[in-house]
Amino acid sequence: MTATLIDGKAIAAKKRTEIAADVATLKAQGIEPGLAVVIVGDDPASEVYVRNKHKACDEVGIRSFKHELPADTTESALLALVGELNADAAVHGVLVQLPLPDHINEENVLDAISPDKDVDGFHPVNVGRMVVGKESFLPCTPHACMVLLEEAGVDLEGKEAVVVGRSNIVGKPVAHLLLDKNATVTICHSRTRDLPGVVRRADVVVVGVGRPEMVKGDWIKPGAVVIDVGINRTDHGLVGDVEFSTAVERASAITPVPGGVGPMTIAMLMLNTLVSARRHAGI
Ligand code: NAP
Ligand code: LUD
Repeated sequence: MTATLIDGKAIAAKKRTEIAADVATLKAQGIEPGLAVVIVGDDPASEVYVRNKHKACDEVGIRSFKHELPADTTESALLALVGELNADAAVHGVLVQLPLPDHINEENVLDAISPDKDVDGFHPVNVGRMVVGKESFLPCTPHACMVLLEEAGVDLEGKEAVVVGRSNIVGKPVAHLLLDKNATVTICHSRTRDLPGVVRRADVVVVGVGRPEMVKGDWIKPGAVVIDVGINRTDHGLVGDVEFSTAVERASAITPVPGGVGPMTIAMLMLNTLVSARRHAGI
């Protein structure tokens, strides 16, 4: 059996078309959604991701504000910029691209973003609101995983879902969203005993560990659905956290890397910015 590819690139393009129509409607009411993206330093991967975000803004009609700061920017200078963006009525979303240089405390910066402009969904207020089921900004990558599962027609009710990785931006929130859809969720991490054995139970596997092809194809239960969040730059190009060539022979559906979760993450950022602009206008 060869798995169906869950084409994140195509699904994201479809979502952007829908978002562009909604942005046009909002603009006709005199509201122009705006997203500010702040990047500190010159990490090449971050530069690619931020460029893709600005490109997506142009495509859907969101006004984008670029703030490229040098690597030696102080934490207080960055906090001052975040404060200005929080107060700027033309800005509905504020995003500070991670990782930040080592001398800046990421938590201080994320906590300084106004929760009502936190289109990344990383602020503790939005994390808390998500967990208790109140309206919030959902974090883009976990939300992207869920939309890809939905578009692939995967019914999660009662399924065994295994999440590999427990970071605040991928593993923990995606586990929560899977639970919300009534999956039975197991979260694995670096201290998990017998990771292959746990993954073998899964009907749905979501992997975000940051280790190239760590999850082997023979860990995948035949017919399982695989969402590979990993993006690793290797000598032979971009690869995910799942050994794709063998997993594709066992899974019923799988996301490719590139062209899977990455483009969808950016589409969800566009959606959050649109929603934020509507909320700020009282719509
Ligand atoms: P992270 O903060 O480094 O977290 C990695 C997680 O994986 C940790 O929970 C860690 O466990 C776990 N882990 C590491 N080695 C492991 C092992 N051998 N066995 C089991 N678990 C292990 O990374 P992240 O920010 O979540 O990112 C993960 C990957 O997703 C990276 O490749 C990143 O580039 C990618 N990513 C992609 C997108 C996208 O839009 N497509 C977005 C974000 C991230 P401990 O907690 O025990 O240390
Ligand atoms: N920080 C993110 N840091 C890294 N892939 C992204 C991402 C696009 N504050 C904040 O945007 O949501 C964030 N908010 N993240 N990420 C990762 C994470 C952040 C990752 C990949 C892509 C955004 C993307 O466009 C393409 C794909 O998978 O097809 C490939 C792009 C390439 O490297 O060629």
